[in-house]
Amino acid sequence: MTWSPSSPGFWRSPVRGPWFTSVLGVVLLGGITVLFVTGLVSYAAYNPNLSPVNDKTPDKGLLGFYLFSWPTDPHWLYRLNQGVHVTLGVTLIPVLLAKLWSVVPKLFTLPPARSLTHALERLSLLLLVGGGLFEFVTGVLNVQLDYVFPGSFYPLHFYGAWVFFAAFVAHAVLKTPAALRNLRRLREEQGELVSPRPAAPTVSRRGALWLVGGGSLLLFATTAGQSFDGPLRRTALLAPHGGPDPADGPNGFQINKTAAYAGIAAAETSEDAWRLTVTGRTGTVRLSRGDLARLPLHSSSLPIACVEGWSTSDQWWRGVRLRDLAALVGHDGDPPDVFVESLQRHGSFRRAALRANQVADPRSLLALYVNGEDLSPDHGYPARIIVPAAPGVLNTKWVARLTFGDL
Ligand SMILES: Nc1nc2c(c(=O)[nH]1)N[C@H]1C(S)=C(S)[C@@H](COP(=O)(O)O)O[C@H]1N2
Ligand SMILES: [Mo]
Repeated sequence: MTWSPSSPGFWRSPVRGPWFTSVLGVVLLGGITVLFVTGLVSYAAYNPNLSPVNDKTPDKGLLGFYLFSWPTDPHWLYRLNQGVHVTLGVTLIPVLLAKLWSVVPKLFTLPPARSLTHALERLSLLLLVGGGLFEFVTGVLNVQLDYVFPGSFYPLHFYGAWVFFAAFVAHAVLKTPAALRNLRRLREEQGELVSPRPAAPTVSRRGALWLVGGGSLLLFATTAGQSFDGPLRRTALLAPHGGPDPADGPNGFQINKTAAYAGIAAAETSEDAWRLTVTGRTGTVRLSRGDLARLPLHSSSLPIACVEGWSTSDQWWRGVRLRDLAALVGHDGDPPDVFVESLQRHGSFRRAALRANQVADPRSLLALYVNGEDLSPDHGYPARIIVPAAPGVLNTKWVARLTFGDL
């Protein structure tokens, strides 16, 4: 007798069955919901509705309905959100793969559609499986390959998330009641997923589940450390910004793009060459680094927290308050938004807009020093932005120009 993938007898693993599929499904129900919410929150943190330079998905239309002004408290907000998003995403990979494996016989059932309803259901499953794989693959590639991607990561991951989540909600509504029933009914295993001629078991259903859980745990243990410093960071073997700290000394914390990568030459950042141009209501002032250092200096302890999930602990920054710079050009008391431009000539992270609430926060600085020393060239010398609770991308390095005014 010949068996084709469309006949139930082709699939012989005795592990397949409604209980196994339901356990994984319930884990994904919770996990993917958290991924979706933290993903939307992360996008809001860019303040995309403030300025087109912040907006990575300018054609989002109604999908931006939920955007809100990103707060500056608590100062670790983005660090937590993005650490959860990326670490949870990586951790769920084995669960997703096991879930897909557990239902793969259904992919081959014939006829492809028994009715219109059945056809629609299978089409939604295509969006579910395709969308799920797409989101996990784009996310992992962005974290691991540092934006090497066919097309910009942000719109792909953003629109993909909405397509995937819509299919996911439909699926969850249809399947959760049955999944919960399956979890309660432990012994009688029946239904289309159960193989009619099971092979001899090499592992029990529970054993298989432990295997998936172990895989998840291993990924978790080798990823989560990228959100911490010290010995924990060393455990983040899978994370590009994990492993040992990049260097010793006050500037020895993680670097996203180096000065060399950004094309910043030492000649343009020297005391003689570099000037900060600040523009506002009353005109423009130009300040050397020496001028800035003679203004009132303030300290704040703030982390760098990247969209890729890695973050530093709080670093001790010292510099001029953004609201003091606003006051210098005629915005006393109630500072407006600011448009920040870097010396950097190419690349999408050389400009950013900050909202008035971020400018007004006394912890928001144009930093000149970190941990008691001059900023290193790679961390943004002569001056960089640091704002509480903001994603790393808004902490522009090698700042050349600040333009205050409502955007
Ligand atoms: N000019 C400029 N500023 C920049 C970037 C950049 O590419 N160019 N990258 C941003 C991103 S994405 C992050 S996460 C932080 C990283 O800061 P660090 O390299 O000092 O850790 O810098 C931000 N500032
Ligand atoms: Mo970043």
